[in-house]
Amino acid sequence: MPHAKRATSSATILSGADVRTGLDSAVLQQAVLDHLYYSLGRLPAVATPANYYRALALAIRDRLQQRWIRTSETYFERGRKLACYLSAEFLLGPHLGNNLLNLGLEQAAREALTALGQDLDAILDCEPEPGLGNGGLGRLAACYLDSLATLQYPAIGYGIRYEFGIFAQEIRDGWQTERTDKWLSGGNPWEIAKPDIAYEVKWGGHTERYIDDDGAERRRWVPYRVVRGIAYDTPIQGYGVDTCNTLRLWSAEAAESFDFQAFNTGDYFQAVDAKLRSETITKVLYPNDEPAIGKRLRLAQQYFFVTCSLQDMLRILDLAGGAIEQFAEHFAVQLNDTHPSIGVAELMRLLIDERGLDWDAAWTITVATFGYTNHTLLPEALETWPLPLFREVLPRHLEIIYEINRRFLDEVRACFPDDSARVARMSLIGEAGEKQVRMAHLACVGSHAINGVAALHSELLKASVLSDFHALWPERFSNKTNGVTPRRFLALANPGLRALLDETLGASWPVDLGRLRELESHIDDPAFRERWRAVKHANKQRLADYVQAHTGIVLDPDWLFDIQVKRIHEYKRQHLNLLHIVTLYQRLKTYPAFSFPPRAFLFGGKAAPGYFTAKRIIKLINAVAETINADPEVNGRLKVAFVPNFSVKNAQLIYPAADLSEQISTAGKEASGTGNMKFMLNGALTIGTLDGANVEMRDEVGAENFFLFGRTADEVARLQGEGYRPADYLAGDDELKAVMELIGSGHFSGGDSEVFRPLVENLTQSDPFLVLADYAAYVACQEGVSAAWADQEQWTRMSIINCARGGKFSSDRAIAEYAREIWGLQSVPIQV
Ligand code: F58
Repeated sequence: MPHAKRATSSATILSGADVRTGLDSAVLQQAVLDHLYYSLGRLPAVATPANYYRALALAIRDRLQQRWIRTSETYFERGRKLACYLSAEFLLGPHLGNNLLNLGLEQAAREALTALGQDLDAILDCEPEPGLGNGGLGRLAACYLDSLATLQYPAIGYGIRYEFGIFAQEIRDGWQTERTDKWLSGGNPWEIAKPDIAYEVKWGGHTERYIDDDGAERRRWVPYRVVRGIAYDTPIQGYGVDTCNTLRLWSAEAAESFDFQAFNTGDYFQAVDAKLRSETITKVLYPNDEPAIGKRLRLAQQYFFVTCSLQDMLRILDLAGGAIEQFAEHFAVQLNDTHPSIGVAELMRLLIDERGLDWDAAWTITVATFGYTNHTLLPEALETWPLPLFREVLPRHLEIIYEINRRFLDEVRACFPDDSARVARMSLIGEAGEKQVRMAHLACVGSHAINGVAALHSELLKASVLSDFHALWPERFSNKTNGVTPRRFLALANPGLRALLDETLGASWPVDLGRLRELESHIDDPAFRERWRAVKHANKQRLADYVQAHTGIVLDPDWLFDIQVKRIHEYKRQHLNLLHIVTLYQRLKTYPAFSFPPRAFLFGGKAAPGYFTAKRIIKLINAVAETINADPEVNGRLKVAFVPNFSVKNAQLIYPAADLSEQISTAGKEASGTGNMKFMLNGALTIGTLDGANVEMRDEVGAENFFLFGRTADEVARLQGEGYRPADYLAGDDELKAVMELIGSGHFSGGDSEVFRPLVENLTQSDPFLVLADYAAYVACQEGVSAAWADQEQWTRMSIINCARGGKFSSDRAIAEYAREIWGLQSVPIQV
């Protein structure tokens, strides 16, 4: 990303290794002391671990700075196309460990801190996690930034600097409670505020006609209010390269700190109030993993970050002396779901109203610029805005959307004459009930490329929610199966496995994940398998320590660790997992001689604060855990734990410790999943349905190394089409019936038969996600898991194969596909 031309380049400003650039441990030690003294005002004698964290973070940021500035400078000089990843969420996880890894500075930092009497692991633990995302979508954006930098692609991430990220989850009496996430309270050493990079954002008001200097009729927007968006930049260092890209997050400020008129007339509070209202825009992340329909502030957030980002691109283009007509040759803008899709109308507004282009030229540029990634098949999750609300906030954009729609529907009518039902289905404006603006339709119409996030998902998109768009523009559609960064989720999260991989494969596997395949030549070596098991065992002990510290529950690392961590949602079916646990419990209670290998079941994940059923599922997990863990008749073979506050930080302890990964969503509902990939790369076996990326994971590992169960997406659709009746499954299965009765009886809730009644009724009366229909197959498949676990040598072989064949699921592969097939992006090597 370019910046203003200057007489001196970064190369002439910096020379040799000094306290801000040197990479050996002695210089690093001095740098930490320097920051303690000069940046924090502390002497080592009184410095806390949190002070040391901050001092080390600042020292590491200094070491990124040179690469960061050189990267911007190079992009500017070379003038290559820049990928702009627009996402309302970036779930980054802690920076320090990752930056040390990517810079190759872990050992030096450890030595420097040891010399200062500090322990690096304790210091790393002090970092508050920037939780600027809800789940998979936000984490995917963060993995993609890591791969873009590592593959040396010119790229920038654009998003929102939420003052409060995803809430912190606490469990009280088994229920989820939410606490605000004050991640910025101790300051953020990674970001640099750029108050000079700021844009005006207009709101509300009305539009009017006027005649410009050339006598042409034009429209302009007369806003009711204006706020400012300020840039905060975070460095995104690639692994083993000098590329350091930028994540630019926008923070809202009042355009004027005080409304001087109000101030002068003495209404001080009104003046301050306007400031507070402006800053509300970037206060808090919406904690829903499906859109909450029609929230004005959410529309405000979306427009806010999108207009700042597009205005920033125009500034960069101007700085580089590029012609506005060439915009799409300079920027490829990817819409991470529909949240930034207002960008289609906003770019049109900027090009037409502010840069004077005519409609056709502006439209050609817009469509060539945008690509749209869809992340959901649930029709109810496709974002729409009530028309009156939309008009009130963005009156000019509504006019533009009407004009886009008029031209678009003409095209539809030309391709499909006499098909008014199709025209109504495809319109950007939904007319059923209250009129709505359909953001997914806007994204499709305004993008030259549309993709799903796993092969099955992309096929289902074409066949269901976006079928009309596929019929019109089949060439726009493609699949880009998700991927995850092997740096954070393998090398950083699993140091034991990393050491074994380094020794077995050499050091290049983190950037060439296909090389994991070579592990297969070691599966018949008993000594290698023994080492593989030892790594897993140590990871399980590490997690057991964490679980004990946070829940008091003691787990035995010799047991099978069966783990489900992800957002709590009915379609992900944590309750199906629970029905299996209660089945085992019931068998043990009824037949004490019933034998199976002991298992620890772990859950983790947040429920949207307003999602009644998901919160009750958490309560049921904790209630079952409490009963089972306290019962000496069963707790020698069964334990259950809910790990509070699932986050990127504790995920790094959880994935490496799993033997079995639960990926049990109703087929056709999970777009891809990415946790499934993280487990697989860490050597867990998967029990799962044919859903999302599970399908491709199973293709890679082979059917014999994957525990498959359940109805397929087609079968699910057929069953639901025929009129699914869960009562039929209940009537035909005495064990299931007894399980449901036990839950309903109050057995797990101290005799209270009310608390789980809504869950039992949901499952027995409607069961929208076919939990009961898949129950028998799931329990049978779990018996297969237990049988396989009994043969530890064979299990280890399967574990190695799962890791070895996980290479496809690197985010490097995914990003290379986006770069080549959607963005037309060239990599630009950076040299410091
Ligand atoms: C997830 N979506 C998909 N949405 O559910 C998952 O299958 C996929 O692997 C992942 O995206 C990445 O492609 C998801 O996480 C959200 O969290 C949104 C947050 C904002 C409101 C709408 C949902």
